[in-house]
Amino acid sequence: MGELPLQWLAGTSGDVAEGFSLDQGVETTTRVGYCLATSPGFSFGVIELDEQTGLADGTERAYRRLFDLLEASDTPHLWRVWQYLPAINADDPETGVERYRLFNQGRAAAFSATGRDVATSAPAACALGCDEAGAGRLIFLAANIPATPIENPRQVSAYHYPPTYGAKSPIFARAAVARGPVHDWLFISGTASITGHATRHVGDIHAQLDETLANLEAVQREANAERPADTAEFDFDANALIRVYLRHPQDLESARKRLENWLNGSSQIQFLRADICRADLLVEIEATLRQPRGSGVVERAPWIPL
Ligand code: 3EB
Repeated sequence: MGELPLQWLAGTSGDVAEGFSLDQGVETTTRVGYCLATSPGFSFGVIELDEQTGLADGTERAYRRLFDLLEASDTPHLWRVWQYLPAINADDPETGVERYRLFNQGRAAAFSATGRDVATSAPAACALGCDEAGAGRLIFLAANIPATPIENPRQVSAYHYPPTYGAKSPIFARAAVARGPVHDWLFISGTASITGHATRHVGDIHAQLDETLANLEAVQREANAERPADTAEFDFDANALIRVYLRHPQDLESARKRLENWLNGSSQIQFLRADICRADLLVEIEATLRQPRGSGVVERAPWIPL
């Protein structure tokens, strides 16, 4: 159910979907506007954005529905959300406001209406443009235990961005560390060429790639600093899925060369075509890292056991 509405460009994995597996039984519910898979302690699903009453309102309703579903499934803790929005950089004809900014208004309204504390409960996230033919969607993973949000010392927390980027700030953490039954997980949010709150290297894909990788490494350092001494560190070169979203397909070779140079292990990498939520960003990279706990873990294709 977690298919991404995006064009695959290249990479070691052509499986453009999000998914996880669990040993216990999974129950799936499909309704108009959403589907949900639950297993004791975990929820995974997709919620469509209904824009009939406007994007800000539709986003608020989608997030409220998400929080309602999570409460009803006894998995109130949102770990990770993948957000795909048609025409993300276009101005809304009704309000003249950029669609990503309207999305941020709706998300902020839902967090505040449900009393969720941003600093402690913001999930790891990404926000990308998608095919204009379909509806926007939220894909989510949640659990009955909280994840630990991680911030990036090179960047202002997104929920503290100044209003120059929109009336309401984006609500997400730079990463989240979470404990599954089989793995420890580090979900690194969509990461871009931003330091402080400003976009760096406008128009320069090479420099944006370098800045983005520096941000990814900074987030990894923060996450590993909190790792207990006797556990393996999160490592981009082992057991990671790295997803590179490119605004322009012609930047694929530059991105591929830079990433191949940066990685030297067995991780999966995917290059997808997508608009990035700030119009001046050419690339966004997200990464999901994991470390098995204990021994004797057998991985079953195609999904990774949580
Ligand atoms: C940024 O750092 C780049 O709105 O949920 C990255 C990840 C970005 C998530 C979101 C936005 C979001 O601000 C954009």
